[in-house]
Amino acid sequence: MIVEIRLPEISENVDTGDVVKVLVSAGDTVAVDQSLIELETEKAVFEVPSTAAGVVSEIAVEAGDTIKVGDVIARIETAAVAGEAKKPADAAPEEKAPASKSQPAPRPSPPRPPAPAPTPVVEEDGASDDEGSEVLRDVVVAVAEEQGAPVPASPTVRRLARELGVDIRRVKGAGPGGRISSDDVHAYAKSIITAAARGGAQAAAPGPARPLPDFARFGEFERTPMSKVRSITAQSLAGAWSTVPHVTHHEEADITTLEAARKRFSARVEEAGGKLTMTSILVRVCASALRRFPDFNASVDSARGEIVHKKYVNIGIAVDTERGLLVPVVRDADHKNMTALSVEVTQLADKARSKRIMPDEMEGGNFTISNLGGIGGVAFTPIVNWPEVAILGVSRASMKPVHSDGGFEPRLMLPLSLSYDHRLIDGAAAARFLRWVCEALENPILISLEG
Ligand code: CAO
Repeated sequence: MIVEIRLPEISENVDTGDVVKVLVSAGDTVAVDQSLIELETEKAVFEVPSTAAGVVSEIAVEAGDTIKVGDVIARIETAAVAGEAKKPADAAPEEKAPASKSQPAPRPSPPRPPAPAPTPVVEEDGASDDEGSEVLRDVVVAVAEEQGAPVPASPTVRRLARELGVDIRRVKGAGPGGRISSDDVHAYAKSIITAAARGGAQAAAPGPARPLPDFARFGEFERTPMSKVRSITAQSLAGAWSTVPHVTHHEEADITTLEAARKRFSARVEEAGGKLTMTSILVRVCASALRRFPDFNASVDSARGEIVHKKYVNIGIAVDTERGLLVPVVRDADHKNMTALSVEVTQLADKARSKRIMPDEMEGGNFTISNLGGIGGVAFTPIVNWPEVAILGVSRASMKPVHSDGGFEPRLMLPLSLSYDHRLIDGAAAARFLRWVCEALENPILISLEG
């Protein structure tokens, strides 16, 4: 049977892309998820995988072509490897209209946030209604750039930005696909000027560059340029550090029973394509905790004097990559079971490390988990991923003697460190939140009872 592989849905407001490279040839045998082409859109460069296994009978595109969602990329003869072909959920080629041998095969993509991010509205006083997304946008833009994505703006608009001294990568375009217009550049320039006048732009602006001493006086050294991701991360963290009054609360959870269960069920989750780890378990537990303690699933809008409580639960996972720290987001984590979460966390971490992560997969987080336990450590003080208000740091679990019933028992204890924004969250609330997380790890039934 011939299966047509079509360009799946890419991301919000992006429905075309340019073929950069064709990665297979007619006659090649391909597996499910094997990359067929490299595609460049306004937001990123990424590889489009095959949704069927078989022999490529025809390549329908070539480098330089502009293609749109639904266009046929290749035709694959699946008979040669019958039984291996994985049908996309909504594509049952032989059962659908005969004129089209197959339906578009959407790339499985994480569910979108309930509503698209609003276009920034610059008010008279220069406050933007989504100031909170600025820092995140910087990281997203940096990653997109490193993955080769151009900034969507015409030469005239770029020139205007240069003349105004505006870094065009920081401007959010209101046009289709995030296209940046002259108005967007003017609005951004105005917001920076007025925010700076109010002294409120610290979070988005880079810190003052203090001159370094002359290191040559002390010995040899060499200079290397900071990567885009590193320099934007540095700015974001410095912005969060200077905006958010941080406190870190430490706790320990007894995970002796949970660890035994994790080992017992890990093969089952592996069969589904994921790894049942402390990170994915914590995503599920924290999703319930965020529903139970809504102030932790919120942002502070200090310009308006408001608290933004989100009705959805999206959780970011800090992933250590060659390019630096990336934070892909698991959407609607409260609606997913542990197997689905394990598969998603595994896939997102793999994508982040192999440069296949899409910009919109790193947006929209409400809370972050940073697990350093695979490496080591007894505690640390993670920095809140602004505009979120809390982040959970996880250190290495270890066996400890725990006093119980008049004696000491060896128990596996997991150190947890919750940093939070003290403008919104009081110490007692943080202690209750983290205690609930510990109790849910110790007695997972709590998730069903109260989560
Ligand atoms: N305590 C003890 N062991 C732990 C652990 C913990 N808290 N967390 C993970 N481990 C173990 C795992 O069980 C696994 O062991 P096995 O291979 O024997 O099963 C091993 O460590 C490696 O785990 P992993 O990395 O495969 O999976 P993970 O879910 O633990 O981590 C991820 C996934 C993406 C969070 C991790 O790979 C990563 O990138 N961590 C770094 C995050 C980071 O840099 N944070 C700092 C940001 S600054 O705030």
